[in-house]
Amino acid sequence: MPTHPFLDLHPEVAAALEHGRPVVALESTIISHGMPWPQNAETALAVEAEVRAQGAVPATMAVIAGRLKAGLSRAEIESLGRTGQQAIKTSRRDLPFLVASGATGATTVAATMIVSALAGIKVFATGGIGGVHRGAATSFDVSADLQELARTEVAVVCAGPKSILDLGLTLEYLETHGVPVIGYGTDELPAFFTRDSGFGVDVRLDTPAEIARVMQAKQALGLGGGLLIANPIPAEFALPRQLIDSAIAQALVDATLRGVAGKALTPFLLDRVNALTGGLSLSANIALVLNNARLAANVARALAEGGRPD
Ligand code: PSU
Ligand code: MN
Repeated sequence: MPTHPFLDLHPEVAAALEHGRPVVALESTIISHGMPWPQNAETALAVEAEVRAQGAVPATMAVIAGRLKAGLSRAEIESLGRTGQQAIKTSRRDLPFLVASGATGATTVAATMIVSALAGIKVFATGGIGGVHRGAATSFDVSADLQELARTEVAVVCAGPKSILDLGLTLEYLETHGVPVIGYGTDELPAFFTRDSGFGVDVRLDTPAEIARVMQAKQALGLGGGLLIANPIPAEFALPRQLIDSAIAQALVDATLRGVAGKALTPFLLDRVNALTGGLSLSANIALVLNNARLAANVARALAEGGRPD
């Protein structure tokens, strides 16, 4: 089993990888910065249970005392949840500092992809990815998640980019960098809280086995880089576009007024949107993450079964 000196595989994850059983990576910035305590930790544990219920092994990623962790204990998940926004949001550029100083941090999509690739995990489920921010033409604010999708070979299941971002520019960036964008059961790019966005995906696929076959073909072609699977929020949890648009508009004004920028911007916007839409957006957020975990587990299973026809 190839392993890295800085990486700790949870025994359950190590055993699954060794026997070629399906594993799903999960991120932890969604725990610390994406939802409030205690729903953040409750959701993370429910997501792990959902992955297990679908026949795969969950590997929630973080950096704990300088060690890259693929698979966390319940206590570690609860601790990240309790620490909340005070946790170190850890993306690609932060990893060396945390490892060198023995610090603890929650991994973003980008950092989770890096740890997944080191561990040999090919499928990763989250809620929303980072993207090109609105106003990026002057701020240059493009999430490191996109660059990671361009270079690291992990398939990321999400509910689409949240419309705090510029969805059109996010798609352009992914196109430039050769990242396939798959719509699961949809021709339209979902936008996290809503099933529609007005933007299309590259290709619509309707089964986990089809997705697994595309992943295998991509790997066999030696193209490198990741793949984005956009899975629309279940209809019964989707929010009215107007509600979410006005909350996002308000959050963006607040961010500008306070001069929030850099790595603090996304957590600030997530927090404001959560506060402005209250429990409604939280239950939508929880539902879509569970839905993504379910799909990711089934893609991982299809992959483990060799991408055989459905
Ligand atoms: N979008 C969400 N929820 C999240 C995030 C984004 O709806 O929790 C988190 C993810 O961890 C993502 C990170 O990787 O924010 C992106 O931050 P930035 O835009 O600073 O790259
Ligand atoms: Mn940014």
